[in-house]
Amino acid sequence: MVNSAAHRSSDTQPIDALIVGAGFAGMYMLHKLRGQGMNAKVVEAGSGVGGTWYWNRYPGARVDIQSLEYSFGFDERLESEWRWSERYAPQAELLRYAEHVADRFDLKRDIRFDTRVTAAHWDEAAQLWRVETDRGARTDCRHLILATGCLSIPTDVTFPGLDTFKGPIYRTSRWPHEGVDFSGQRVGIIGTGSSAIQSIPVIAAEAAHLTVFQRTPNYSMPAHNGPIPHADFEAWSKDPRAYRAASKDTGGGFQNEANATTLATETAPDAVRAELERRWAWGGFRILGAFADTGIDPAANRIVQDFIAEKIRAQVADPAVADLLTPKDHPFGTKRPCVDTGYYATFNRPNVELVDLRATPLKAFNAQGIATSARQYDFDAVVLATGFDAMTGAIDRIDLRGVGGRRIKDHWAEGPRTYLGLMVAGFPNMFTITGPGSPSVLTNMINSIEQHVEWIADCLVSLSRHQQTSIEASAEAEAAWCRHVAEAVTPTLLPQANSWYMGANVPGKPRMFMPYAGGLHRYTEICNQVAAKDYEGFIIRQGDRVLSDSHVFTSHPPMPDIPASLWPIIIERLTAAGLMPATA
Ligand code: N01
Repeated sequence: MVNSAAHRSSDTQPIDALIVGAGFAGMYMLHKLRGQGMNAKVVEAGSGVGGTWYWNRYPGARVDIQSLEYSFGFDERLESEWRWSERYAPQAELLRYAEHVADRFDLKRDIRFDTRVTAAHWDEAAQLWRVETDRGARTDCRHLILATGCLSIPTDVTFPGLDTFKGPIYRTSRWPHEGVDFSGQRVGIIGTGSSAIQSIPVIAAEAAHLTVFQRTPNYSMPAHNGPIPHADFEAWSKDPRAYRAASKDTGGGFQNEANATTLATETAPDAVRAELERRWAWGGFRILGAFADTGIDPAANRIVQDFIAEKIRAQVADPAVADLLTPKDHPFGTKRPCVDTGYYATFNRPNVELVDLRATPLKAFNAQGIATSARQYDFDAVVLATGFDAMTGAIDRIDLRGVGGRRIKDHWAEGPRTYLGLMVAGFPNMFTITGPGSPSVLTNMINSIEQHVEWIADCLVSLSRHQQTSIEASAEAEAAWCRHVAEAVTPTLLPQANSWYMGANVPGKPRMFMPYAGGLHRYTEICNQVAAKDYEGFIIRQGDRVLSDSHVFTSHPPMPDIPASLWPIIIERLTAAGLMPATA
């Protein structure tokens, strides 16, 4: 049983690495380790590869980073033989791409599908991870690599009377593979995050009537989806290597014309407007990078908020509905903005209704539908687009125990602590891909995945070359990294929103900004420096013998060039958070 996992031995020989998850991270990790001659296997809960794109099959699901950049760059032939059909590929095409990658590199023979890892205990004496699954399979491995995804576990949100509803209830993140036909139906949807904002226009076009239950509005920018513009494809295909290198050398891991010098507050209003209009017309996340101060200075942020509010008013015919759809409780960009196709205009349709759950709270489900404090809504089907237990959910649902049987849940009781978002003190030979404390969800995930996979693979080569048996983050380096993660985000407006980045969407979850906000480019530099300094901050052992036990983390990145007029705000926030000594 689970409690004895560390004390029994498996009937099979230990393998070099067990990878949990067969999304893009797990697939590339497997390919990479195989290439190094390691015996690696993957365990995947789903019946196929693709992770996010396997599970999230809701209508309208598509990527929000341009597909040219949201694809693997590690293999030139793979890169040259795949053609994306649109700027932002739909879920089905992304899943085909994942399947193609799996077939291209013959990955499936080492993936055990329909199997969930339930427990993994570190056996100190044997220097092995002893892993159990819900199928009763046991595997011993030297390295455990969690490629479990940042948004893979739906929140446990429930509503009184949910079970009494007589119609089907669909979760966007667990959509039926055969699809759903809403024709002629009265449909209700709860939530207005990215999943809802993508699915609402598609469901509205099919259903007889759609009722949208909104608690908090979000900012959404137009995708302007369509064929990949010729100029973009040319820029990319001229030299994909250089294009990808340039993408990885940015804060977000994709090309966004990020402006690090011009301040919205110090630019003439006409020029500000022209720049915002240009970026709005380009679409997607481009508006995020318009000015250097919008992520830091509330006055600058307000300029963009007002601009988007005006855009919402221009798209929604009823001013009261437009007002309801306009975010007021968080600065722009502090929750992940959405990228939509026709979202706001959908509220002009006669068959779509918006319900404000702040004004009329949801009381309960019943057999016919949903009752709010104001009235009853009858439905044939209901969709829950209620979000994820982000970043930690998939990890802390595994009974993970490190040195001395310490549980990850206890180690993370006050929020996830990692060193570089790659390893956890007291959990030797356990790596996380795009884990908390790494740039992950603030970036183009594929580029972040490639960086992590390659760093981990190099680390395992180094261990093996030197006959080292284990590597573990030191508690001191972990603490120093957590402090640096806080230093990176505190000067920004990001902590001001009740976002899933902060764990705020899950009752009882510790409030802590989980991803690293210092940018992928600087983060990569830090990881490379740490490796170059013989894995600074890590304890490396050969059996019982400690070979190297660096407890420090000194590889701080150069501070970004922040315009001087923003320094007073930054210093004030760092001082208030106790991250900078107060000056006399
Ligand atoms: O989830 P969310 P999501 N009663 O947490 C509401 C990525 N993604 O699945 O804000 C009523 O954003 C909740 O309301 P509130 C992307 O990173 C990417 O949409 O808590 N409502 C909110 O409106 C994204 O950020 C793409 O007041 C309740 C909604 O449910 C992340 O996944 C596409 C409620 C949840 O929104 C998560 O997006 C989709 C309750 N009890 C997702 N509980 C791409 O484009 C929750 N809500 C690639």
